[in-house]
Amino acid sequence: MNRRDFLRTAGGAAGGASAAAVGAGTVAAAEQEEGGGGSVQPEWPSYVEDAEDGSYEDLRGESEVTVEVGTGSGFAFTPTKVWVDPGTTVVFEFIEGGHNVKPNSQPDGGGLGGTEGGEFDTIPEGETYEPTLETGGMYTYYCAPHEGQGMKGAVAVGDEVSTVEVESGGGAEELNPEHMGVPFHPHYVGVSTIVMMVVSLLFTFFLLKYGESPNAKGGNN
Ligand SMILES: [Cu+2]
Repeated sequence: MNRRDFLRTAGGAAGGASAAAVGAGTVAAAEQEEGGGGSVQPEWPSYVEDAEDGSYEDLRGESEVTVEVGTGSGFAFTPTKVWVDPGTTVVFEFIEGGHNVKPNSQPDGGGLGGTEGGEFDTIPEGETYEPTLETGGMYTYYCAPHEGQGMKGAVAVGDEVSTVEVESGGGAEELNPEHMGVPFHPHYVGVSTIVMMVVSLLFTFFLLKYGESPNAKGGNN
């Protein structure tokens, strides 16, 4: 028996209402499959795999975006990974002092020069560093004093960057279409089963308590 047959059987057994609910769940799952089930994201370099915070935002369509410096544990850039259009000004806002921004990698002609001063010169709280990234491609950067603590980030510029399909809010496991419809039916079937059990128990209880004739009851006492 394939999954659809099982859904029909389970739905039929559990009653019309839940059959409709199971059906709706299956349709929703099917639509999600057709839509890709997730979103396309830039393929982030392994350099930022262990970056603190690790958040990502698609900020294409903005001419200016903000990345906060010194967030979370104090050693993070937020959002850690952003996708922007070419020509976007990235405003690094130092919400905490004692950090800097230095380029790790960028496309030829990329405009990420890094904060002024030497490698370990830091920027005071409240200041900003605002490079405009005209050249499309992948940029990665770090805070020199805290690179070892995972204080790094990445900016993908333009639509020419290589991308990957990402399942929203889930791991690669959920990309398997066999798994996508499944979370719906155990839920409805399970709830229906419990309802049916309670109804049967109540019915039995009332039958036992009130089902007997007054005469029989008197006779037993
Ligand atoms: Cu730092």
